Amino acid sequence: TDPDIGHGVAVQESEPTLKKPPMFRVVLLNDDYTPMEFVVEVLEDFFYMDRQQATQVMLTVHTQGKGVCGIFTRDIAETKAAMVNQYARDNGHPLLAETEEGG
Ligand code: TYC
Repeated sequence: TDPDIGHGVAVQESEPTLKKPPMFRVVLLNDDYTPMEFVVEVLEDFFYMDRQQATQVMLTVHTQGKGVCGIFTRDIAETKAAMVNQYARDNGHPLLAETEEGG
């Protein structure tokens, strides 16, 4: 029998609130060629960091191999990564941004 009907009672079957969307990290990968100053400017311009934050994240990427630039919904994360990669390519640098699920 269907438990939702026939008893004169409407059962609330789904969550009453909207679920939080899955979040995606934009990560920057280290390479041997992109100038540190260019990376800092990318972090300032695309992720609204101040110079101190941007320098810290750049140095984390430089020493650890990768670092998180920001956490966004999927569309925003993928758009930002694509914009960084296009901008780096336009300026002749191999800098690479990727997205990974998880917040
Ligand atoms: N490793 C680069 C250098 O020594 C600097 C760098 C930092 C490059 C962060 C990429 O995502 C990066 N010039």
